[in-house]
Amino acid sequence: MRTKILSMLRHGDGYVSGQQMCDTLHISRTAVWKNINQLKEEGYKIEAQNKLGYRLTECPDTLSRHELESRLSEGVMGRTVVFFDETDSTNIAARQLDYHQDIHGTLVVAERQTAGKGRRGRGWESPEGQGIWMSLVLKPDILPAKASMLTLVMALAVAEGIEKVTGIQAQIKWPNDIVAQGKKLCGILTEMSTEMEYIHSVVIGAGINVNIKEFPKEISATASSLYLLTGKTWQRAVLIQEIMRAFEKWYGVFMESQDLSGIVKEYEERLVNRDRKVKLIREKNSYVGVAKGITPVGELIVERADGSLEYVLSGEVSVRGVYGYV
Ligand code: BT5
Repeated sequence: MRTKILSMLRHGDGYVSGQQMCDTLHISRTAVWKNINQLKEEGYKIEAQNKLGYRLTECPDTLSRHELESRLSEGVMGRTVVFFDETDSTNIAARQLDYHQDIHGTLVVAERQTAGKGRRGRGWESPEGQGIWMSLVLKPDILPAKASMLTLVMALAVAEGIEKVTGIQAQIKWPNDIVAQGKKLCGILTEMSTEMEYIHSVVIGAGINVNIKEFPKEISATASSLYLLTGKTWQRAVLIQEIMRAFEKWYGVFMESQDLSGIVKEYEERLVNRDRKVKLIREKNSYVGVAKGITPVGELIVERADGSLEYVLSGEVSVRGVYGYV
């Protein structure tokens, strides 16, 4: 019920009367009043005016199912939210959802992860209440081989969402990092469960450093947060809302062609290494080339010293700037 009341307050133009809530939600005046009080206890500032009704004036930086669902109710992405105060990894929790159910668009969010996962067995720092640790579940009707492209779709959506809310010029370090001023703000981990040529579910996990004030020594040289870049704290729910909105848009574009041809331009505009020297690190050998852009299937285009082009698949290599992380 709090989700519905919050939704009405958010979408209402000015004050929403108690009577309007009773009629729309088929509940009593007392029930409205009780729910409003609960929301106030959670930190929402709701002004009550005789004859006019209620008006939402301020939201706390809380993440909860009703806070998020009331913001995401208009689209498919995030219309159902599974929320944890604490879990090992939202990607693990998302993969445990029953894929026979209608879970397309479900968003799993946690205040804290105790075993956040990076790629290839690496870990992900996920301190309580200071970041967005979320996993979006999709059931796309595409071949499994195409699913890794969704990492790039999410990268673009996260970069756009961050920029829209904070004004920070968010760039992308191919394939899955969002960076600003040369430091990592967000990492993405896509996993899927498949059966031969059929996808049960794809889970796209994104970890975004929002209000983190200090990082552990091991990563402080390469990691940053929206707080450290701006000196301000940011409402995580607003960021999630904008990221889901952007993802919804770009996912539609992706599904039309089932490749990245419709997003290459926007992605390349944010590609931090574009026209810069990068070092490609393989298990056995490394070389330096110039990153030129991406192909419609998400490979990085690299020009070698002899002018030949190489198309690099993610997973195959690590890419570093010649002078450091980007
Ligand atoms: C990634 O891996 O960048 C993917 C991270 C995905 C995290 C999300 S959070 C929600 C969902 N649930 C999960 O369990 N995971 C996803 P990779 O490119 O392998 O980068 C990992 C490396 O980044 C680590 O080895 C550290 O060096 C560094 N790192 C760890 N935590 C970080 C943080 N909070 N910010 C920046 N860098 C970090």
